[in-house]
Amino acid sequence: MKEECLPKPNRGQLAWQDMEMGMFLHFGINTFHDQEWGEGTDSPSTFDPTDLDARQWVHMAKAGGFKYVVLTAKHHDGFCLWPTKTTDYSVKYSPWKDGKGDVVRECADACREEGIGFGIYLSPWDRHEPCYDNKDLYDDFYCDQLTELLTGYGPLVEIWFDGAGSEGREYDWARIMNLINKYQPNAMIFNMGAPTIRWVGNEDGLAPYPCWNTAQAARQSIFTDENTKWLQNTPRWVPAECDVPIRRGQWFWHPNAEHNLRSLDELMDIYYRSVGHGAGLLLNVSPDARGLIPDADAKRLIEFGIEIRRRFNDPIASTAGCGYKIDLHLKSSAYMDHAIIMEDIAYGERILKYKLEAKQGDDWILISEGSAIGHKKIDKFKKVETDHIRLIILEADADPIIRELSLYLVDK
Ligand code: FUL
Repeated sequence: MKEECLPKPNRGQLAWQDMEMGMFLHFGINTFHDQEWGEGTDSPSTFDPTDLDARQWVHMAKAGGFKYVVLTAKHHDGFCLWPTKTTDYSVKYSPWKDGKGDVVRECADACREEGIGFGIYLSPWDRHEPCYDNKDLYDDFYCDQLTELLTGYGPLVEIWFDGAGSEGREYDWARIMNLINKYQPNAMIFNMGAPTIRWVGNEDGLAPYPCWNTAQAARQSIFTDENTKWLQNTPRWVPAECDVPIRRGQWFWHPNAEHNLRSLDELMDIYYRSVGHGAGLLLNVSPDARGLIPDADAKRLIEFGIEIRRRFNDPIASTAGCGYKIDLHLKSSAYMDHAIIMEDIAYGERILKYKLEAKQGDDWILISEGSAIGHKKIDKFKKVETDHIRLIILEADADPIIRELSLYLVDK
């Protein structure tokens, strides 16, 4: 393929891919009803967190190493976490802070104070809103809600469009995209409309390998439903995001469900198979009926952040460079069992096949091999001692540009 024909990320996508990890927050009226999908009939009077503290959410996100947060401003039940003018099904009509609270504001402010990104989830499917069945009226209603969120809470890093419940339904995506382009041109758009990031295709947090960044591979997962039909045949860069709840099978908090909390090993496996496959990870954590991330989940987030840093903050050696062979000479022989390879994706995803070799005496032994590298590839291999590693690119669409090749010893 000609170099200039390679799909490339825009600046927003580049910045988003560098963040690597976001924390999803599912919180809403469901939190008070032990349920995942409310029907839109639960009274606002039941929304009453006793100790809501968005700063605690954001502190935990930072401790876990997450660079942004995505909050469910409105889930399928239609209940709005901000005092919207569009409906009386919101925090404004709840006892929490005597109806004067705004969860979206508190979360946005906490993110800003702590220097991490803020994004919103606004479910297109709305089981409460009476005008939902009238396409034109609901398009107006939805665009009004979105406008409030796009204009009232500072810069947004991501807007999450959930396809659930919307099968066969068409929304006015051209209009929705115009609003985003007008008010939040740098926000990433997840999954619907004119997506700049795509759903990985499962809710397990796992990207397949290879997980290419271009529309050729993305087409299957994003260009299938009515809502994206108008974009077909537009080859472009659409990296994948892997969403997964920290408690197996539960996006919202449920009482007595701590046994569903994933172990640190499970989280590390997810990390290797999302971030380590070049995709983004969006790990969901659910604030409880107090409005706080439960202690056990908070502890797990801290452990997760510590373990990622323990493994990958301190490389034995690193290099970067262009070309089909990259040598990494160590000052002295060392043990290693992991490599992280990154392409400079600003120039497109060029590498199609590679191998990594370690020098042993006069011989080279294969320690790992693969196809895609993209933003990041984490390779775990059998512990080896060497003073010279080489990365050989066996197939590429254009001259390879390696942003980083780093070696680590994780199993000390
Ligand atoms: C799904 C929804 O139906 C779940 O409730 C959750 O919000 C998840 C992230 O997406 O489609």
